[in-house]
Amino acid sequence: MAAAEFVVVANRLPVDRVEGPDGEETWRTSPGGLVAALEPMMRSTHGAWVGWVGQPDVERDPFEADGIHLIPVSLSAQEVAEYYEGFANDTIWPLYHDVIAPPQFHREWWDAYVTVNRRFAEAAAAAVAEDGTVWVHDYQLQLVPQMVRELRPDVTIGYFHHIPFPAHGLYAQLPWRDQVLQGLLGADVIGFQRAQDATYFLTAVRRRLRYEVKGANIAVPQDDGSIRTAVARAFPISIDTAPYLDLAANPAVQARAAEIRASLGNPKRILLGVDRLDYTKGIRHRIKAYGELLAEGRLSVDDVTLVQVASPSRERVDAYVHLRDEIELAVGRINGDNDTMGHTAIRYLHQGYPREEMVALYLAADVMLVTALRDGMNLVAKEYVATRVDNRGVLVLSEFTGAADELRQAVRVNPHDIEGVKAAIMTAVEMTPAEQGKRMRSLRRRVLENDVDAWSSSFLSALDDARR
Ligand code: GDG
Repeated sequence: MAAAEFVVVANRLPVDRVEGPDGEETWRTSPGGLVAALEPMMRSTHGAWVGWVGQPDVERDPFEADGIHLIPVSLSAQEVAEYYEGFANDTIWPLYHDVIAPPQFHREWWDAYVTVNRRFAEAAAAAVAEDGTVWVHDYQLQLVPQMVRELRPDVTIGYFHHIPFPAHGLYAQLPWRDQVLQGLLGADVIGFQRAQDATYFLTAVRRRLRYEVKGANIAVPQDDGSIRTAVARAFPISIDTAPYLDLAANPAVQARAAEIRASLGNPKRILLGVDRLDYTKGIRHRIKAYGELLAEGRLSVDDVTLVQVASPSRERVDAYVHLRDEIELAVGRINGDNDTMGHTAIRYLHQGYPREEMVALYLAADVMLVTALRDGMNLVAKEYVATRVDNRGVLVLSEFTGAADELRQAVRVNPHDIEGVKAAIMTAVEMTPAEQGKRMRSLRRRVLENDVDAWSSSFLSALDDARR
């Protein structure tokens, strides 16, 4: 393989390793926000993708899959525990999501994070062509921009941060706060989901490193005494709308949506939640509000059912084990108190589904509940809107998601305010078709105009500006 003009670096490769019955190995394109976002562009630019295969101790040579050149990075079981489950998912994730769960600080996790970030950076530096471009993704790899720059000062480096960046008072807790800022500042363009995230980052840079900041531009002093400019601003991510529109128009998917409604006893209203089972998503708050509406008799299981898809996530991290117990206790109680032989309060599904089934669920749902306590963007909100080709349905959307900046016609909620969530659910359930149509048309315009292609184009054009 010749050196690649364009190299994506992300924690995971966009494929999953599948072992057949006779131990033979195949690779299946894996679902997920980032993959969906970058796949079309990777194909059109013949780029390379550096990432982990998702299983410990798997060492593989680079290979092609679906027209993308993949460069696997190997992680030992201990590195998975310390770099990935530890520092990324039990230190940075909770800290950057407003310490909804307490972040764990361990020096050996940090050491593993540095070691693994260096391995990714070396793989990217070896793959990229002279004067090429490296685009680093997300909180698992915050040190990679600076490490690539040290190895390859000729390349242009972008970094996109998919999760929130915290306010300085929280960020300052991180024992390695200055090193992480320096790592990110190795990039020419540092992209965030929301303007607020970029502002928090710029504040941290100014307060901790005392670098000069003017608007979105940061003056980064170099070893040789010169100054390099890095840009930090918002590039709100979106979805690849085409597959959602296609599936929404597909008669088989529409029939499946009707079948889902029928199998729930054709309730007057179906409410839907779709989340990775994560404490940032506000699943408990949503269930609590809904349970109280049933208990108060403002809703009845004869009329309304909540379908909650909670796809399994990070099941080896303690906080996620506890969260699952709490949610399942709450679901069991609410169903026990309210179910009848023919109707259930909550159809709880701790499973992952193919995209066709997700779209059928979106089509079946009258109300989509997105009540995240903190979320970088929340693509589920955009997927729901994209599939509503009939301009019906109501999106209830937490103001603590990135999506709330754009989707102004949603019913906005503060998920911490349980009475407010209850009121929002009632507003959604009772909304007239005319009002639904008015709001949904505006939401759809926004999502269809600002799709993932618009996102990647605007990031890449900022990188082009940086190159000049
Ligand atoms: C991070 C940030 C940011 C979920 N369950 C199934 C399934 N999904 C899909 C959804 C959606 C994706 O996974 C989840 O994306 P979100 O944006 O909602 O949330 P995170 O996973 O936390 O993503 C987030 C995102 O990165 C992108 O920058 O928006 O804020 O936290 O596409 O549909 N898909 C299928 N079956 C499932 O069971 N097929």
